[in-house]
Amino acid sequence: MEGKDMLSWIEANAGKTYKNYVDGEWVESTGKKTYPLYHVARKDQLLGYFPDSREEDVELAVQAAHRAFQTWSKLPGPERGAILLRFADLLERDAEELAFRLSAEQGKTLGESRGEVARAAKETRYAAGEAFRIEGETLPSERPNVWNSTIRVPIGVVAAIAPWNFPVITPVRKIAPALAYGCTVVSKPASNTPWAMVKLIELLEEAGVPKGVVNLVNGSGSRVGQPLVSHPLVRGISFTGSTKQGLAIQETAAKRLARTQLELGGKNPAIVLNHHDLAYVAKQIVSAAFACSGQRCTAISRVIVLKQHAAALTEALRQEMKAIKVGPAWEPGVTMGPLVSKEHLDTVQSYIEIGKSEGARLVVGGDILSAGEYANGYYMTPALFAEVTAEMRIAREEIFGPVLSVIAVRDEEEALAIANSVEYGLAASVFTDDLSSAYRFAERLESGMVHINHGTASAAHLPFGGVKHSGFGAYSIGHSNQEFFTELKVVYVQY
Ligand code: TAP
Repeated sequence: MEGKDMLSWIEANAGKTYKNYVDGEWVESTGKKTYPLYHVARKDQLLGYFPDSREEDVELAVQAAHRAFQTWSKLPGPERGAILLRFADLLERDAEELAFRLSAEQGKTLGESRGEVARAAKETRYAAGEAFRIEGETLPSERPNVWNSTIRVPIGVVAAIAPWNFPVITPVRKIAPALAYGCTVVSKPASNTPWAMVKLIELLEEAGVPKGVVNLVNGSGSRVGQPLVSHPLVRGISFTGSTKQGLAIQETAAKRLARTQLELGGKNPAIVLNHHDLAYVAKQIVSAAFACSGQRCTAISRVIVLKQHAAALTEALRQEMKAIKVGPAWEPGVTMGPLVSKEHLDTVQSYIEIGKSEGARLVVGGDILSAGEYANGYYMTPALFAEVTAEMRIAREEIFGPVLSVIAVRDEEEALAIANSVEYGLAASVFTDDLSSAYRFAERLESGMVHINHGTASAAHLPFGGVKHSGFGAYSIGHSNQEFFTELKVVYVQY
């Protein structure tokens, strides 16, 4: 199907009223309230009505997940994995519909949405494999005829709370491993991206996930997220979102020793040392900075470059940015969609003003687009600032939009110091021809993930996470998930 089919598909499917999914049934929220959701790039097009749920709905969902845990956790891992493998196939079967919903509610290009769905299928297959390899250790005993081993058991009900930037991959990244390890789930999507999530639940149901194992409660952070985080039967909280919310969640969870897996904000640097091909470097940086309109936790937002290369790299970045075509998701050739909302566009725009007032030089972009088709969404051109210093707010704060800053430095030591000077530590790229510099930076960067000579793009089977204020708890995606979704039990057997 081509992009234009997205519009006709939405036309034919928009306007329905959706429900929560609790204990295997689609149910209205107990308060019977709903809220409308609109197409991000067709401001007046209603996509649907979604439950505006409250604490009572959370209670029902958690109780259902708790009951289901008693049987789901005892199902052999390979059987749970088999259900996930079917789910991965279904994601691929309905990829186009998922991409349409995703692009409509979030705004990203159809190419990006298709990529996100494909990635969700890949990560699900990896998680399905995890269900076959939940491992423990066997150790020699101090005493004769005693067998000592450790086993891993699922922790119980897990809350899966997701942000709006990746409405398919983020919930899947939580639900698939939870199910693989034997946990049950209550999922809360971001309130402005609930549409693709409904489809994910339908596919999980079709794949054979038993009732109560995955539950969906739609609604706001305060009325749904907060009671979910506070619920005594929720043993783990996998949260992706802002550092501010993550800190609040950590405080609540700590009071009852619930586990957390927090994936938070970033201010990710690309450090450019001596590299023979600045055009290649610029291509990598631009792609990692402006994918998903810069609304990625791992988006590159600071370029820290040796000063002798600063002018040439700035020019190479400017050239590369010329190729970015801003527009609606369905239009052929578009490489950057709108921002997710008017409020978010306003926030990002305020940083353009902050950058200018701080004395940075706006090289290109940063303009609001509002003519013709652009009037139907929240568009801006990607922005590049040069002559940025490490103290400026645009160099320290997460903007979460298409704004890139170039900071020139004297030497490698200064580059490292500036890279490490912010409160975040999620992902970093280093571009260099020198192997020793590459290893030195890999070791000394305060960052959960380091990419040498490519942008901040992660893989579907490696641990994913951040340090400092970018994350807390076990990394997601990879085998590291086992640390979050299971707990250790030590078994002594006298024979
Ligand atoms: P947040 O405002 O933190 O929202 C994230 C989720 O938390 C939403 O579902 C939100 O619900 C919910 N929430 C809000 N208040 C809550 C509360 N009191 N208790 C429990 N849940 C609550 O983040 P966002 O603006 O959607 O997403 C952008 C942020 O996410 C950025 O900082 C970005 O860096 C970060 N992010 C990080 C990663 C990784 S992997 N590190 C990945 C993607 C995004 P509502 O939608 O109803 O407000």
